[in-house]
Amino acid sequence: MTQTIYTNCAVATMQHGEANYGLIPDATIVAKDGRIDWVGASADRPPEYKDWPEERLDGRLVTPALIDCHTHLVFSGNRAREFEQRLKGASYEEIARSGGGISSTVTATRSASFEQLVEESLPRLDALIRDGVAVVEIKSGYGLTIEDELRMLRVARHLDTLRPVKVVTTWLAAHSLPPDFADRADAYIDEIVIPGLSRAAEEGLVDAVDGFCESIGFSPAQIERVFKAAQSLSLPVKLHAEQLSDLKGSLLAARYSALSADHLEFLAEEDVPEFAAAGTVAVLLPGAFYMLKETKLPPMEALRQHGVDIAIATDCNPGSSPLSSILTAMTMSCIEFGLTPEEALSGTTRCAAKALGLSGQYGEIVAGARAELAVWDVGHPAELSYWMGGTPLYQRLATGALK
Ligand code: DI6
Ligand code: FE
Repeated sequence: MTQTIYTNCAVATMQHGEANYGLIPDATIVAKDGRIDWVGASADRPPEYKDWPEERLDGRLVTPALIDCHTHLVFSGNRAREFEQRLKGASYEEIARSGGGISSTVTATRSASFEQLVEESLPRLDALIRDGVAVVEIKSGYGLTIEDELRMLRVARHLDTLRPVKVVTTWLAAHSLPPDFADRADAYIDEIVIPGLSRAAEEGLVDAVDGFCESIGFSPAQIERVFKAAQSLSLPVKLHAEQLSDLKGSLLAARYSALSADHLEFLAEEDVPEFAAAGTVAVLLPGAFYMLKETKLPPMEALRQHGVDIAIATDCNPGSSPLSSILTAMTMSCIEFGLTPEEALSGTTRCAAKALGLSGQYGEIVAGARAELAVWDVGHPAELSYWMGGTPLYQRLATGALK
């Protein structure tokens, strides 16, 4: 049995229903066998923990370790040249339609070896870890053949073994149509996306299923077929929806009880009630909003009014969001989307856990949850969204039960 008491710290529990970050100014956390046994004001610590070893944290702030619930961080190469083109006026869609965009990363990723993909992806994962991240979602989507998509997920699973993080994998073969299937999107879904998903499930490589529902991606009808396949394998779904236009992908996601719908700039206000009723998390991706100089905002007030849980993620990818700092994503979400620093932090803790189907296990400091904690050299949790590009992490406390 391992047991530790963390004391002399402030704790933002981020517990559901608690106001003001669930902040406890002079707090104690008791961890036992990798799980939280007790958390509360130090003055209330139960006598049964009297003789347990103690670690004093010198007044620092403790939060749940952070969660990046939407990344494409396994890929090869970069698209800095495309960034230059966009700055000269080309749009993201134009570049995609002329064979650049996602396709150029597909070419690079297919030709990279397994080892090379690991080597190129690891620095991005390490950057997230330096920001206090303990759980990272990683999608496929730059292979677009069964073997190349499976390989991406194998790389993601391998990254999980190399670092003290939990990697959650997502099948995103319905990301972009490869040139050999030009004008045959339905055949691509039938021949690659669905059979590949079965293989990924058989090999235990996949935790959830995603798609890019967009005019430059796949139609709602095509995505629905992928969702049906996911359902038959008992895998949860999520969707890139309403990023560039309103195809009602978020309503499709809601009908399939999706864990999350992501982006949502073009989500119509009148669709929010139906979306909210499904309990699907709205994942906002401020890095993509920024890099694409988007001006259309998600319907923030309607999302709040209907009690939709809002998560924030980096969307780390070489095209629309070459961002590997979750803290920067939090800062951006406050400025771009008007989130409060408290919403930004719940967006990378409790709500991000929900978006990965990990509610109650990660993202909250509550009895029974995994004792995955981040200790910060800050006085108040609002500072986590405030220091632009700062590195306020003092230490990640991983107590051994991460995976
Ligand atoms: N939406 C995104 O933001 C990423 N994929 C997607 O469907 C962008 C991927 C890329 O440009 O490489
Ligand atoms: Fe994405």
